[in-house]
Amino acid sequence: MRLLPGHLSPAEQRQLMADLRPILDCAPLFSPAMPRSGSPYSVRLSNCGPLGWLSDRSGYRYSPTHPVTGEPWPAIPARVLDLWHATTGAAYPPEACLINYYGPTAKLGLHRDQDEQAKEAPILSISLGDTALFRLGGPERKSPTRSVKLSSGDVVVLDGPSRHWYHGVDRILPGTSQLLPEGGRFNLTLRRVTEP
Ligand code: MD3
Ligand code: FE
Repeated sequence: MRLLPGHLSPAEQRQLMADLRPILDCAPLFSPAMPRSGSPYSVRLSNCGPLGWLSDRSGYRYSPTHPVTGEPWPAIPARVLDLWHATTGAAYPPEACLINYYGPTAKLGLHRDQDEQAKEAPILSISLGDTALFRLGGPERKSPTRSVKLSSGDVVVLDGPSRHWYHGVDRILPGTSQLLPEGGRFNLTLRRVTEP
């Protein structure tokens, strides 16, 4: 993976949060249910863009509408689209911008991103707020893993083989950033879903 530490200045991070607030007013964070069991994830989420990723009892999927409001997802902010083109070099736009929110005790188990038809398109991640202890594995669940800190303003480009590697979030380090008055961490994950 290509980690760009401190890629966004504090002013750029505040601008992105200002873009995100009205999106979250239209498309509020919700607690997704895990497939089969229906137990809630500790991470809350929302989306912007033509397609949004979600999980419920019937499985993982991309949907053009919010599961609670039934409304289409808001558009991806221009600043976020600019960042996608500048950092990935892709000529096509992303279709999904997943907005993950981690409270002080939220975590995300080791998994791969494999719900996209566009298997070779890059993925872009933007971290805002408290630092995350991120875990990066390899191509198989049993591959060795390493721990990486993702701080506010860090940007990660997943392209090439790393696009398909196992990864997760072990925990959040509360109080490590002043960006969010409510504390916690937002992560934006931009993905191409359909073949460009
Ligand atoms: C490494 N989110 O939503 S973003 C996810 O911090 C997800 O919210 C994490 O994993 C978060 O699916 C990690 C960084 C990231 C995203 C995709 C990857 C790292 C990745 C795909 C392959 C390898
Ligand atoms: Fe992921």
